[in-house]
Amino acid sequence: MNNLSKKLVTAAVLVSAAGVVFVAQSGGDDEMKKQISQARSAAPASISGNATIMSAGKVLVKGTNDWICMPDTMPGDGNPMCNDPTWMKMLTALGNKADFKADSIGISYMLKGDVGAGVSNSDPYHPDPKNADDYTETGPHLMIIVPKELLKGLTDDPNSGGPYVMWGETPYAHIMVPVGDKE
Ligand SMILES: [Cu+2]
Repeated sequence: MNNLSKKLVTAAVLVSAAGVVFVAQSGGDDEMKKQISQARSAAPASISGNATIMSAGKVLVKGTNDWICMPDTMPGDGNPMCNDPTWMKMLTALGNKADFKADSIGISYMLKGDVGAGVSNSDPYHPDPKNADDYTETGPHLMIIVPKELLKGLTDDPNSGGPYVMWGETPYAHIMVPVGDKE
């Protein structure tokens, strides 16, 4: 198993344990506050202000809505995201290399983008994504999961200047929707 898949598996295992893992917080309060505000910066406050905040599989704040915000997409990459339940299911499947089929629309906010820590646009398990032929970074964006048949006709070219399909040949296909310019 390569490094990335190991990280994904770790993340997913931690995510599936989310219901039971709570942090007994002692010390490191400043670091925790930083992580919480970084996680919340991924989405509008109307969502992230009431979301559950998780970092490295631990619940830092128990939320009151269905959303889960995290300070990182991959451990330590600094790319915050806020995910709805369908997205969390997809990420768990991704981490376990398990099958996934969308039975409802899934939405993830990444309003800080993933500049500096992109991925291969075709292969979520690329061993060295930064050197992939189709390495891509995107500024502020939404990520939308739809049933795969609805992706037909949408480009998978990240440089098309508009929405594009990421990981289209995998069960983890989703639409990347730029909503702002790269900083
Ligand atoms: Cu993203």
